[in-house]
Formats: sequence, structure tokens, C-alpha cells
Amino acid sequence: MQKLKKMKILNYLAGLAFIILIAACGNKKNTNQDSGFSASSNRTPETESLLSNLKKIASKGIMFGHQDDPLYGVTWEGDSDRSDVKSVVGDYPAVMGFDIGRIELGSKKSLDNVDFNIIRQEIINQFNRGGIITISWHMYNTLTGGDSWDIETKGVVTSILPNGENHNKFLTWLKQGADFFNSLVTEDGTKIPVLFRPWHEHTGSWFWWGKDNCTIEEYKELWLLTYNYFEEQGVDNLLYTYSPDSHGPGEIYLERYPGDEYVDLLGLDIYHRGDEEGIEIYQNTLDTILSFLTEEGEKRNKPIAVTETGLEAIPIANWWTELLLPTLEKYPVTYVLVWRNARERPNHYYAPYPGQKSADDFVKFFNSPKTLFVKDLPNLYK
Ligand code: BMA
Repeated sequence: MQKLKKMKILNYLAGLAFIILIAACGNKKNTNQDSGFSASSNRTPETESLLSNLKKIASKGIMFGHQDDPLYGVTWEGDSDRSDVKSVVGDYPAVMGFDIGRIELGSKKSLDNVDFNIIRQEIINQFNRGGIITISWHMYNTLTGGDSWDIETKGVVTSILPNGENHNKFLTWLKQGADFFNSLVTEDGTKIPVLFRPWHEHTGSWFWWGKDNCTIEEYKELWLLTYNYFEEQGVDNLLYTYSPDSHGPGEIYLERYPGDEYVDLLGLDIYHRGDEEGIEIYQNTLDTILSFLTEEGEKRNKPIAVTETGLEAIPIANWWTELLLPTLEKYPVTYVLVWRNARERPNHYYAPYPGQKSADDFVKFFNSPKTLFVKDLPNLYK
């Protein structure tokens, strides 16, 4: 009797250990599949849903994006419901990019002279359409008071990191950004998820956070500082997007990578320069880096995107369907965003407007089953 009872207990314990083991393995598998290697877990459910949907969207097509799309366009500004893209194809871009440069100064208007209240409202409008929002930050130079491109005085990053003379001032600047992200709330109280692209194009040296203007370790520290500070401020609606400029793949792309826990998307900023003569280099560079990103994205379980691109003033009539699309469609690219249609700089535009040389081809690009505009999107926030 006693022996039987003992055996029963032993059997029971063995069974229990087995169940615990299975559960632990199951959990581990889940962690790797669902959120493994991904950034913060303290994010809103809509932000988490967006990330998992972004991992699947490339199988449906490439989302088209445009910077500042509803704010202004070629020869117009602030007209309600207007967009150069919509004027050509009848639908808004799936992704809209905005920039919050100058918010750090407490300024009412952005570096491109748009009121932040208008930017916020257009972000809400885009979310209500089911579209995606991405935000970059051309932050001013804390040390000199100049803009992002002010790189004459070295040591800006050193001065804003902990122990630097401008650290506290920098935190007050970051706070302005955190407050803006926290203020992106719909009428029913939903916080709007954003693909945030901090400290972009850092593999070049034109911004004060660029390659020749800070060390590898300083850049990584800057990223982590931003990430941790935002978390402290309760910013829980961001997916972090890493956006180096189009220098060679491999070491250069990853040299300053802050780590898988702090990055959600692998991006790339790359421009087609030099019209006809530039075609080959543009396509070859895209091919080289996108092959690399495809591999890294699969390995790290992160979506990939062309976070900025374009051919200024689009003088090549079939650029969209003969140059851009055939190159991108070979890779699992989630979205491609072209830069802004400036109203204050003639010929500084990257999306067509009615009558523009590439407008007919852009309609073909829109009609391709391989591209997605806002009405083509499934619910990305559930
Ligand atoms: C650049 C140009 C500038 C602009 C800046 C931030 O590429 O378009 O005119 O101020 O981006 O949007």
C-alpha cells in the first residue's frame, strides 16, 4: 500500500515535470515566433497588431507611401482632403510620412513650415482611413542651435549623452517629441501607432548624428537613450525603424545597429540621382541592399522597407512601372515612401501631380496588383 502510494506520487511528479517541460518549450517557441527579437513589449495592442500585420503584408503587395502627402503639393497648400497622389489616382497613399523637426524648440510650426496641430490632425485622418503613419525627426543641433545639417562644430552627440554639458537640455527636447507622440489620439481615445525613424541616414555624415560626427558607441547610446527616455515618458505607440542611407550592405549597414531589441523594421533611404545616367547605379544598389535586407529581415524576423526614395521631378516618364516596381517586387518590401512635393521649392517633388510627365505611368503603377494604396489595405490594427 505504502509502496503503491509512493509510486503513484513519483509517477505524478514525473508527469508534472514533463508537462512543465513541454509548456516551457512551447513558451519559448512562442516567444521566438510572435515577439522574439522584437522591441518593447509595453506597447499598445494596436501597435503590436500593426507589427505582426507588417510581417505579413508583403505577400499582398508593396504599400505606397508619400512624405507630407495631405499637407501641401505642387502649387497648393492646406486644401482640405487634397493630395497630389489622390488627384492622379483617386486614392491616398497607404503610408504617409511626416517630420517633427523644430518641435524640440517648442515651435508652433515644423521645419517645413507646417503647424503641428495640422500635422496631428492629418495623422489622425490617415489612421481613420486605415493607413499607416511614419515619422522622421530632423532635430536641431543642441550644441550650436543650428539645424540638423549644421555639422561644422563637432561633438554634438558627446555633449547630449549622459555627462555631456547639454544632456539635460537634450532631454527637454526629447520631451517635446514624446509629448507629441503621446498626443496622437483619436476621438475614441485610441493611441495611434507610428513607425518612428529616429537618427536616420546616419551612415552618411550630413547630419550632426552622422558617421563622421560621432563614434559607433555614441550613436548606439543615442538610440538607446531616445528609446528608454520615450518608454519612461509612456510613449507606447512606436515601432522603431532603422533607416541608414544607401551605403554598401553588410558591415556599413549594421555597423551602428543598436540591437534587435531596439529595432522593429529594417529600412533603407536611397535616392535615384542623375536621371538616365543614374538608373544603373540606383537599380544595382537597390538590388544589393534589398537582397541583404531580405536575408537579415528573415533571420531577425523583421519587416523591411524602402523608407525614403525617389527621383526628383520624375523626368523619366515610365519610372514607376519600368524602373521602381520591377526592382522592388523581387523582395518582400512592405512599403516604399517617396519624398515630399514641396510647394516652396520648384522641382523639389517626388510624386506626380495631374499632367506631370510620369502621371500616366503612375496610374499603371497604382493599377498594378502588386501595389497597395490606402483603400487596398486590410485592417492592420487588429
Ligand atoms: C529634405 C528637403 C528639405 C526639407 C527636409 C525635411 O530632403 O526636402 O527641403 O526641409 O528634407 O523635410
